[in-house]
Amino acid sequence: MPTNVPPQYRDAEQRFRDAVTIQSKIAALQEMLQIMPKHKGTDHLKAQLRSRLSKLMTELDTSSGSGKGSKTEPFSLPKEGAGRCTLIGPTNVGKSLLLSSSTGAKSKVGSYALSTQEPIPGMFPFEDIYIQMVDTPPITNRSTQSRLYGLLRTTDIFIFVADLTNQAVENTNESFSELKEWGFKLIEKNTDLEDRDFFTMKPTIIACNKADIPGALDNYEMMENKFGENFPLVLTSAEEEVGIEELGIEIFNSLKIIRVYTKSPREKLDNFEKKNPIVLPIGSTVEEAALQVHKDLSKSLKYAVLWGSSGKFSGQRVGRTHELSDGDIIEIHI
Ligand SMILES: Nc1nc2c(ncn2[C@@H]2O[C@H](COP(=O)(O)OP(=O)(O)OP(=O)(O)O)[C@@H](O)[C@H]2O)c(=O)[nH]1
Ligand SMILES: [Mg+2]
Repeated sequence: MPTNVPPQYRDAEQRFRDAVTIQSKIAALQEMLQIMPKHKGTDHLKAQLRSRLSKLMTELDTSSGSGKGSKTEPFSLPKEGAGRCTLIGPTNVGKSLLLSSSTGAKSKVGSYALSTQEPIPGMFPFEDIYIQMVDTPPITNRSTQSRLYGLLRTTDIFIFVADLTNQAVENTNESFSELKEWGFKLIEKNTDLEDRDFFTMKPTIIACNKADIPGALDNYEMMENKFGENFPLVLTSAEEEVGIEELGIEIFNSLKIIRVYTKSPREKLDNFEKKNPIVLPIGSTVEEAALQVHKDLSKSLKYAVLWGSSGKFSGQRVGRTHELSDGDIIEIHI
C-alpha cells in the first residue's frame, strides 16, 4: 500500500471495509480508483482494485437474477426489443426529454439538477423494429452510480448526451474518463466487434443536444473537431424533436444487426409485406434464422429460398450455412 495517498482515499477505503452490500462496495471501490493519484507507484494497487471491482460486478450480475437479491438491484430492467441503448450524461443535458421525444415514454423532465433518480425504459421505433432506450440518473450522482454501473454493463450501446450550451467538450471528456475509470472501453467508429467483451466494451454514440438554442451550432463544431473522427455524432434537439431519425440510424448501425423476413411458400411474393422481422447479429446464417423461428425448424431444415441482397439472384435456393443480409426474405423448406 503506497503511503502517499490522500486522506479521502483512506475514507473511501474505510467505507469499502464497512460496506455490506455489493453495490456500496462497488461505489467505494470506484471512489478509491478515482481519488488515487496517477503515478507509477500506484499502478499495481490500481490493477488490484480493478480486479476486485470486476469480481464484484460478476457477483452482481449473477445475484440479480436469483430473486432473493432483487431488493438490492432496483436498476435491473428486463431487456426488450432488438437491443438496448442507454442514455448517459451529466445532469440537465436533456436525457429525459430525449427519451420522451424518441419513445413517447414519460420520464420526469426538470430544469433543476438531478431530476431523474432511477432508470426509465422506452421503446424506440426504428423502421419496422423497436429498440429499447433507457433514461438514467446523471452519471455524476454518487448515490446511484454503482447501480447505474450494473445497468450499463448489460447495455448494448451507450448514447452519451452532451448539452451544447454547457461546456460540452469538457463535460464529455470528464464523463468519458469516469466511464473508463469504471472499466468500460468506449468502442470507436468502424471497430471490429468480433470477440468483444460484451459487458465492458461499448459502441458509443454522442447525441449533441439542445441544438435549437442560439450558439449551440458553434459548440457542435467544437464537438465534431474533438470527437467526430472517433465517434458517431448526432445533432439533436429533444425540445423540437430534431435529429431523432438520425439517432435511430446510428443506433441501428451500431447494434450490428440484420432483419430477416420469413415468408410461407403459400404467400405470393408480390403480396408479401415486410413486417415483424427476425432480428439477428450480422453474419447470421439461414440455420440461425430458422432456430429463432423454432428449435425444431432448424433441425428439420432442408434448404431455404431467398430473395434479397445476400443472394446471387431472386428466388435462389440456399443451404443452412448461407450468410444472410439485412432485408432478406427467406422461405424455409423442411
Ligand atoms: N431548448 C432545449 N431545452 C432542452 C432540450 N433538451 C432538454 N431541455 C431542457 O433542459 C432541462 C433538462 O432536461 P432533462 O431532460 O430533465 O435533463 P436530464 O439530462 O434528464 O437531467 P437529469 O435527470 O437531472 O440528469 C429541461 O428544462 C428541458 O426542458 C433541448 O433540446 N432544447
Ligand atoms: Mg433526467
